Amino acid sequence: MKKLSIIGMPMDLGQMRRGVDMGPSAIRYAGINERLRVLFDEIEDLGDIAIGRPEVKIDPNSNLRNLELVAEKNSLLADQVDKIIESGSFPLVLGGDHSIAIGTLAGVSKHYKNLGVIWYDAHGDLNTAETSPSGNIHGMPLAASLGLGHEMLTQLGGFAPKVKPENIVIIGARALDEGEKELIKEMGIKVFTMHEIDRLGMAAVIEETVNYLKDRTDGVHLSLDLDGLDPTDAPGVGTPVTGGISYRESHLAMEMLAEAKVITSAEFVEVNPILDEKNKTAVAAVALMGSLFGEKLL
Ligand code: 5AB
Ligand code: MN
Ligand code: MN
Ligand code: MN
Repeated sequence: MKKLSIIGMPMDLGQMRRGVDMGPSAIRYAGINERLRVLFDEIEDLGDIAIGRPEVKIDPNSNLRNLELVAEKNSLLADQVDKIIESGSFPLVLGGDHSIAIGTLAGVSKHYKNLGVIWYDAHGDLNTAETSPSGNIHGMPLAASLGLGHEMLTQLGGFAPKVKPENIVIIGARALDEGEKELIKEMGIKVFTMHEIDRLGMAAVIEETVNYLKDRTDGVHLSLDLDGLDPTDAPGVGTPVTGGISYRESHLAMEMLAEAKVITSAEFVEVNPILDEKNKTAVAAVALMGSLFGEKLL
């Protein structure tokens, strides 16, 4: 039986812009239930993790902004995701800023010895407090999951790392910080920047990604940051970067991942309806979910 469990994570503490906490609502409003219902035997929406954020940012000058709250809320998410997988269901997490991947991966990776991660993003999210130019934790979740950074983040769930560098594929990178570039080289993380996507085409990029991950992993998590897409197709994000992946390329990517049957959990993050144009970014997210879960054009 194919079952999907949706969980909202209305988190905006991993960065400075308000509105991304409304991401889960915007995605639900865009018709996630109607769209995905037909692709599963059963679908449940577990609602949102309670964030209850304070109105005033507590840590304006920190290089690990809102660390305690981000860690605390993420451990709630980790527990929820863990339970979903235990119940035999597919966890789909709706963000929220990308710091929520720390919680998702803590929950998911308990269930896999060799978890693969596809990081679909304009950014590497490989910063630590030492390298971060912003202090925003949404720029750190992949590093934290690799065991790098503050232990409140790396030790979430009581173990580290959540993922090995050789089990990661980053797709869509075009705004990497210097420290992130060094780390990628040091750790040998596989990256398809926009250069490779332009040069090889998305079909080859996904084929290579699947071949690369298939044999070495026992499950693959898709962490899709909507800013991986070009801002013309996904304007409702807090850190847009021009020259991104198109809506069509993204559909192809999701369709090919569906065909390959490799994805075992997913999250769609950084949807900010306050910055969006008529909920376009949430609508794109839902359409991509349709393709990821096997929707056919014919
Ligand atoms: B996102 C930047 N690298 O660390 C930083 O949207 C941007 O989750 C991070 O990918 C963007 O602040 C985080 C400059
Ligand atoms: Mn478990
Ligand atoms: Mn990101
Ligand atoms: Mn990003």
